[in-house]
Amino acid sequence: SRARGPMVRSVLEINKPANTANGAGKVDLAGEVANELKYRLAAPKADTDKLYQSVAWSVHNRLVDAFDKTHEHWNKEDPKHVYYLSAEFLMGRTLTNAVHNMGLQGDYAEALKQFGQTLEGVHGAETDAALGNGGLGRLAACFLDSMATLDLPGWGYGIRYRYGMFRQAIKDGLQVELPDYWLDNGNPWEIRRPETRFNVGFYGKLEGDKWVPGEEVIAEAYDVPIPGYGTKTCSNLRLWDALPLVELDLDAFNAGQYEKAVEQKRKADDIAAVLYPNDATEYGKELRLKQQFFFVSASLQDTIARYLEKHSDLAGLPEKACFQMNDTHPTIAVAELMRLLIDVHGLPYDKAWAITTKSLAYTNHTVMPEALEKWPVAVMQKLLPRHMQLIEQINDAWLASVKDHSASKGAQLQAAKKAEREAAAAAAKEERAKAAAAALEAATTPEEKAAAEAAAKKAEEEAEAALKAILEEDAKVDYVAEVLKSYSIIQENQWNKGEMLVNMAYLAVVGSFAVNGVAAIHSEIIKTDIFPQFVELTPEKFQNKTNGVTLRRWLAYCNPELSALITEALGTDAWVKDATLLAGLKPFAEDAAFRKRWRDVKFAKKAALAKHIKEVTGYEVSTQPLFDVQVKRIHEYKRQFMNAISIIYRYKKIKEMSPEERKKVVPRVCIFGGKAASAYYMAKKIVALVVAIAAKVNNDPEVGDLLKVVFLPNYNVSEAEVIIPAAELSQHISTAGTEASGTSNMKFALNGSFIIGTMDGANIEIGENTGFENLFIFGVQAEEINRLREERKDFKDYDPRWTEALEWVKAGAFGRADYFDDLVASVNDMTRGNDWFLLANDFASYMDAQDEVDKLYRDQEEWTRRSILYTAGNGFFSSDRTIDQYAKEIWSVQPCRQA
Ligand code: NBX
Repeated sequence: SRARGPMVRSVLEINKPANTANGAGKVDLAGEVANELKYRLAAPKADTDKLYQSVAWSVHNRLVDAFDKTHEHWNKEDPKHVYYLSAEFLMGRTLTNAVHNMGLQGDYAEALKQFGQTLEGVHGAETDAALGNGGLGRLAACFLDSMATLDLPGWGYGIRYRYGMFRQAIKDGLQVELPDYWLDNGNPWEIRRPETRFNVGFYGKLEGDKWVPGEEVIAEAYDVPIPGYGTKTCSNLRLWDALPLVELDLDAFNAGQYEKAVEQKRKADDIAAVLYPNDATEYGKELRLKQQFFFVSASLQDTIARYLEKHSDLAGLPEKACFQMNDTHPTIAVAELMRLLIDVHGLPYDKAWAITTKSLAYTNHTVMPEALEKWPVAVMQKLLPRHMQLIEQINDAWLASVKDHSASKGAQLQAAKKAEREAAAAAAKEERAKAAAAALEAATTPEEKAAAEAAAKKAEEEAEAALKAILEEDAKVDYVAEVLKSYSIIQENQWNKGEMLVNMAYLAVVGSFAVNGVAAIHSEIIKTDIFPQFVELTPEKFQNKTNGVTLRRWLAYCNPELSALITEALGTDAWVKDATLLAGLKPFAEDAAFRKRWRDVKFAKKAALAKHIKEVTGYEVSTQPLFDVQVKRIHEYKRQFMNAISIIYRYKKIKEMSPEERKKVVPRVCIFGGKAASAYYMAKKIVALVVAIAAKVNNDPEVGDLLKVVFLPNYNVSEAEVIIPAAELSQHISTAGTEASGTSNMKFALNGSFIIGTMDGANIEIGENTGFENLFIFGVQAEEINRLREERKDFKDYDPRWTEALEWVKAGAFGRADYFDDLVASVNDMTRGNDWFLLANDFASYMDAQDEVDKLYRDQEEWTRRSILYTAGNGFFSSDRTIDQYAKEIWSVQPCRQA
C-alpha cells in the first residue's frame, strides 16, 4: 500500500502549526477533516469525493503553514531567487505527493481510519492539474519539486488555465476531445491573492517611444504551495488569472448594449481560458502570443516590485533574480524586461540591456523546425507595438555588434568560394589536357592533329571564359550581407516571401547569458544545426543540462512496493533524496531470492494495470505476458506507427503458425497511450489504427493470450503513475536526432523497465549508465539521417516484412482501408517524397531488436537481473541532479534552508 512508502520526519513535528496544535503538541487531523467536511463543504455525508476534498483542504492548511514560514525566512534572508517562466506546468495530482513530501502519510492514514477510508482510497477522487502538453510541462513540475527539496529559493510562474489539456476519449474507433474543466469542484491546492494584481496592456499606439495600450487586463495571482521532500521548505508556483478592469460597462449597459457592456470581461476571460493543445507550435495565433505576454509581463512586474521593496537600484537585479525561460514560449520576456526598465523605471537603454542579459537564461527543448516559434512582425506590431519597436532596436544594436565579424567571415567565405571554384577549374583543366593529349596521340594524319589541337584550344578558351563569368557572378554575391542576415532576429518567411518574422529563439539567444539543451546529444545538435553562427561568437554561452525526473513521484510514490524493497535492501530510504545511492542495488542483482521479490513486485504492478485496462477498455489481459509499452504524445517523429506495423506483422505470423510453432511465441501485451493534437491529421489516424488493431487482435480466438493490444485513452500524469511501474519493456523509438531528450525513458528505467530505442535524446545517456548491453538499441545514428533522407528508396526495396504488413493494412485487414490510405502513403509513397522519419529504413533493425527482447524474456532470471541494473544504474536521472547543475552552473542560486 502507499503507506509503506518512505518515511520522513513529519512536518507536524518540524512545523507545529500554532492554530491547530492542541496542548500535547499533537494535531487532531481527524477533527480538522471533519470540520472541513461540515463547514467548508457543508456535506451531509462523507462519500469518497467529499472526503477527498476535506482531506485536501486540511492538507492545504498544513501547506499554508509551511509556505508562510518559508517565505518569511526567504524574505528575511533575501537570497537570490530563480524564477522558472513556463507556459506549462503539468502537475498531475497533488494529495499523495504533498502528504508524503511533508511526511504526513501516517498521520492522515490514522485520521482517515475514523472515516473508514484510506489515503489510497481517496487519492483517485482528485482531478489531475493538466496545465501542460507533455514532456516540457511535466519537466517544469519535476523541477519545482526538486527546487523545493534542495531548499533553493525559486518560484515557478505560469498561467492558471481554466481548461487544461483536453480529455481524450475513443468514440467509434476515433479520438474525440472533451474539455478539461478541472476547477469544477474548487481547487484546494491554490491560494487566491486578490491583493497581488498587475495591469497588462495590449494593442494601442506609439506616441514616439511612449506606448498607449488600447486594451488592458488585470493579472491576479494564485499561489500553489510546493512542498519539498523531507524539508521545511515549501516554495511557490504563482499562476496568473486574467480579469477585466471593468466587469460591466455601465454606460453601454444603460444604453441597452448588453454585449458591449461585457466585452471587456469576455476578452479578459479568453486569455486564461485554455491551454493550447499542440506540442509543436501554433503558427501565428494572436491569442497565444497574448497568453505568453500576459504571464511574462505580470511575472516580471511582480518580481521587480518585490525587488524594489528591499533595494533601490535596479542595476543589482541580476544579483537577486534569474529568469529561466522554458523554451521560446516566454521569450517575449527579453523585450518586456527592457520595456519595464526603460519605460516604467526610467533606465537608459544600455543599462537596461546590461541588466536584461545578466538576468535571462533560455532552455531549448526541440530541434523540429515547425516548433521553433516565429511571430509575424505584423502580429507583434499590432498586439505589442512597443515591444516590436524594442526588438527592432535590439536587433539593430545586435547586428551592429556583429558587423565586423560578419565582414571578415563574409570575406573568408567569398575567398573560400573563389578558391573552391579555381581548384575545380584547375582539376578540369588537367582532365582536358589529358583528353587532348590522348586525342593528339590517336590522330594519325596532320589534318586530324591540327583539328585536335584546335578543338583543345577552343575548349580551353571556353573553359576560361566560363570560369571568368562564374567568378564575376560570385563577386556580385554579397557574402557579408548573407552572414549578417543569418544573425538577424527579424527575418523573411522562407515559405511566404515578403512576410517578416521575429525568430523568438534568436531573440532568446541574444538576450540570455546562458542557453542550454536538455540531453547531451541535443545540446550538441543545437550547437551544430540550430545556432551555429551564435556559437562562433559566444561558445561559452551554450551548455547542456540533461533532464531528470523527481524520484518522489516517479518511484517512491507511484511504486511503493518497489520502494519498500529498495529501502530494505539498502537499509535506508535516503535514496529518495540522494538517488546516487541506488547504485547500491547492483550486488542484489546477483541474489536469486532478491530477484524473486523483484519479480513479485513487477507482477503485482502488472496485475494492477491489467485491472485498470479491464476497467477502462473492457479488454481482459493476462498478467503473464511481457508488458510492452509506448506512452507519449502521438507524433510522426516518435514513430508509434512503426511499433503498430511491427505488431501487425507479429499478429500475421502468429496466425500463419502451426500449433507447435505457437508454443514458442513469447506472449505480449502491447500497450499504447497518448494524445494527438486536435488538428494533427496523421497523428489522429495513428490513434485510430492502434484502436483498430486492438479490436481485431483481441477478438481473434486463434491468437488468445499470445498477443493483446491496448490503447489506453486519456494518457496523463495519473495514468502514467499506474502504467510505468507495470512496464517490462518501454519504447523510445524516435528517428535519431529528433527527440530532444525524453523523460519517460528515465521513469521507466528507474522502475526496472527495459528500453528498446534509438540512439536519440537521453536514451544514449541511459545506455551509458545502465550499460548498453542491457538496452535494445537499433536504427541509424543522427549523423546518417540527412544522407538517408536524400537516398530514400522505394518502399518495396526495404525489408519485406515492412512491405507485407503495410500491404495488409492497405488491403483493409483492419477495416477503414480508405481512411488509413494517407497514413500508409506517408511512409511508402516515394512519389510524394515521404517517410521523412525513415520508418522503412529502421524497420529491419527494429524487428531484430524485438527478436532479442523475446529471446531474453525467455530467461526470466537474466531478465530480472538486468531489470535490477536499470534501477541501480539510473540515479543520475534524478531532477535533483539536474536542478543542482542549473543552480550552480547557470543560476548562481544557493540553498536557503530553515534551521
Ligand atoms: O520536452 C519535450 C521534448 O520533445 C522532449 O524530448 C523533452 O524530453 C521534453 C523536456 O525537455 N518538448 C515538449 O514537450 N514540447 C511541448 O510540449 C510543446 C508545447 C507547446 C509548444 C511547443 C512544444 N508550442
